[in-house]
Amino acid sequence: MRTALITGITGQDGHHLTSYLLEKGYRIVGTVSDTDSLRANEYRSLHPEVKLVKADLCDFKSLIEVTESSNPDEVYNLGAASLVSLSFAEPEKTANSTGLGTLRLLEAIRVFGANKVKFYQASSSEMFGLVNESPQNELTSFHPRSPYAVAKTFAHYTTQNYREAYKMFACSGILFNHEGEFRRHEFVTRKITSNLVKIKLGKIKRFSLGTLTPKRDWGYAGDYVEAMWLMLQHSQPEDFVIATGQARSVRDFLLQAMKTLDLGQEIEKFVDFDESLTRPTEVETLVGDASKALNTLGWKPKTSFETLIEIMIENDFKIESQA
Ligand code: GDR
Repeated sequence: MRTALITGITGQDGHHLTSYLLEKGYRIVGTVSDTDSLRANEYRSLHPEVKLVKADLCDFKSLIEVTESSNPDEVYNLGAASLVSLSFAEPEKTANSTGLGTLRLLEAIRVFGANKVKFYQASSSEMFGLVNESPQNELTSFHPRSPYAVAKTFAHYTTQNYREAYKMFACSGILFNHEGEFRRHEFVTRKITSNLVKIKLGKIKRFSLGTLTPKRDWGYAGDYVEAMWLMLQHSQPEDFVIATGQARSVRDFLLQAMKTLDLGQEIEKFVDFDESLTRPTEVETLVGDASKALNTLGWKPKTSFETLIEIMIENDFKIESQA
């Protein structure tokens, strides 16, 4: 039986990756910084068979201990301070967990036994930032626009360096935005679907958003975790862009969600603009070219933009109808 060690296991991708790997017969060990937190308890209720261990990306000793005690074949580093907007308020904390945390984990694996363990780093399309070409692929240069993106870029290059310096099987998936039923409410897609469902149910009348013009390449998280696993089964460690190849604006997402809920197409009826939700430096348009993943790993996205929104709305309906 193969063992996977997953950091950030209580996050969106952790949920999807857990289900995916359990189906493949993996033993899974997940790290949490607080074993009694609400998120840890929620996770446990969904996946009681998974062992959660206290470890923190900011604490090197805890990473050494969990690497040794779990004895993993594969490590998935999904742990990070993942809210781009919050990283402007907490740049140092973000750099410590998202950037240095990856270095600490790689170093723990190197000390433990570099040649045995395969390592996956959750890199981000945010690293492209102020893009100089479109769509973005594995060779596109980086221009990060937030403390979060700077930290992810550090982690990305550190992963590359450990691969080259120590011959580790270490690779990065440069994942574009991916959403779904486990998305936290702070991110714009979930904020839109959950609030529109509340409006539909008559619980609220309006809600606020920041700028609606940025375009993102939105896929379904359930499809993207398969790509993570495929990267670690590949004959050699390489980096891959994972994306749908289609850019849609926040406004497009909002309008499609309103359409799905039969709420018409007049945004002003439900949404206020809130300046405080804008960012000091915004990323205007991201769209990925995942042809390397298709040609090398045979991976492609399965879920359409419309279906993704339906999945999220159906889930929010279930939750909000019971609340
Ligand atoms: P992003 O996701 O920054 O792309 O990073 P997010 O959903 O936070 O923002 C997407 C776009 O929507 C605009 N926006 C708002 N965003 C939020 N959160 N809240 C709002 O009210 C709002 N109004 C407008 C933003 O300005 C932005 O342009 C996500 C995260 O999952 C990262 O961790 C990951 O690395 C990247 O995707 C790929």
